[in-house]
Amino acid sequence: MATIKKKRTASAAKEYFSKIPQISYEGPTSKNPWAFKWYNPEELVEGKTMAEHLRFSVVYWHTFRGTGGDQFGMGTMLRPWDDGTESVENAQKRMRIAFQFMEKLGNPFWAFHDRDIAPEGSNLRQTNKNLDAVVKVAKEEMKRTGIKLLWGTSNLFGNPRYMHGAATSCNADAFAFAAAQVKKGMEVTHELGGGGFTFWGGREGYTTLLNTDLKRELDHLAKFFKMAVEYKKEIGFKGQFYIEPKPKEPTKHQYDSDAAACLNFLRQNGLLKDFKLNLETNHAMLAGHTMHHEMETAASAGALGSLDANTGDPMLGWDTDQFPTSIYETSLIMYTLMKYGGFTTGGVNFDAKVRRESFTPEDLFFAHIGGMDAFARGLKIAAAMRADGRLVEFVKDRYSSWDSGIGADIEKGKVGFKELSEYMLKKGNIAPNSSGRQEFLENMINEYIM
Ligand code: XLS
Ligand code: NI
Ligand code: NI
Repeated sequence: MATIKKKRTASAAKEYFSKIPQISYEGPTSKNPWAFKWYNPEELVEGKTMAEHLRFSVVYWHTFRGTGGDQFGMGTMLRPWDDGTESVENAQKRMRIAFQFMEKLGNPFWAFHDRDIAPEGSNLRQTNKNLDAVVKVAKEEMKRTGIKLLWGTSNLFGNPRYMHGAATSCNADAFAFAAAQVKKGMEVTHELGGGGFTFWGGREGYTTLLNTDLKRELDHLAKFFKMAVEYKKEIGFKGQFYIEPKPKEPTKHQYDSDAAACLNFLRQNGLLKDFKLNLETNHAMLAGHTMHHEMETAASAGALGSLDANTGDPMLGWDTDQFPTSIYETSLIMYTLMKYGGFTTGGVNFDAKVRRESFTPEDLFFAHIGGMDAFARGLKIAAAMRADGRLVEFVKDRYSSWDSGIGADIEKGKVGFKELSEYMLKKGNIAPNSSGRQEFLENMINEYIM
């Protein structure tokens, strides 16, 4: 069951959201901004609860560490529970507040980077100690609330030591440090019962090819992943490994640029069985793809793992990481997800941040409520599309020439160029084509989106 367990004990920290009600389902006619209009965790859709289908997850980095700062201005969001220092005590307190927030919201999962939750120390030993001190609190809070870890990850891009990359750095020590960091990151993820571990290679790429040995860097990246797989086995961590594609930003080119590039890399290095993909809507847009495309590409290789739910702004060319609100987009995402059997270890992970101008804690609630409702509505629309079946039927019919005759012979490998030439010489020309009916199908989708 992915649903959140009943609150067992009160939070050990002062309650910061006492004026905010428990967010619950009130239905589509409600005008209450503190309620779900569509997300009804216990409601059954195709025999599974909405909570089980959607597996919502809150990210620590944007939601509890986002400051609203951008390239042109400092942060706008000093949270009332933060004292503005990078102390371990402040990090421990923040962790408790984060769980108060998630309890109110009712999401069953969360996700974090090692460096979001605990500050770096003056050396690796101290850093690991800091991490342990905060993980201890996270463990208590997870036990108290029943909220589970969707995945953990290591931040291999923020510290200046990774300026040239981590696993793909020209500096072998940076590789070694990254390995030590991921080792520890995997250990704490394992300790917290994490369902997965994600690799997003923010600096695994280049800003100019003039100084880059591309082949050597890619070989190093493969080595790094192989070591991770080996260590995973060694410690008995059963979670799923994910690679998260993104084409650029902060680098000019990121090696894991899109689903196809990741799949090629994994296949070439014999790693496809060990990894799935964690796809993000805004990254798909930056790669010049739709999320729909990325999901189909990953799923057809059996590598659809988890989703970082957000959206970009079509007017802006960077990763704005906005909360998803488009029902059209969430409907196609949920349709594709269900077409391929839904999540196993993955979930809908809100890798999204409130705008710089939305600087109050209340905005964090509105953002997540909206995102969860957009996905719940997408889920219902997807289920309606599936129940109706016209879309599946149309696609099946479109390919029916492959079900028998020459099509079936080609698929079965019974014929080659010689036989096909004989077949066509005899037939003279092809059977008439039929319409692709794009407009008709688009109209049909709009019948469900009401
Ligand atoms: C950045 C990525 C990052 C990953 C986790 O663009 O989305 O947040 O999800 O490292
Ligand atoms: Ni992401
Ligand atoms: Ni992103």
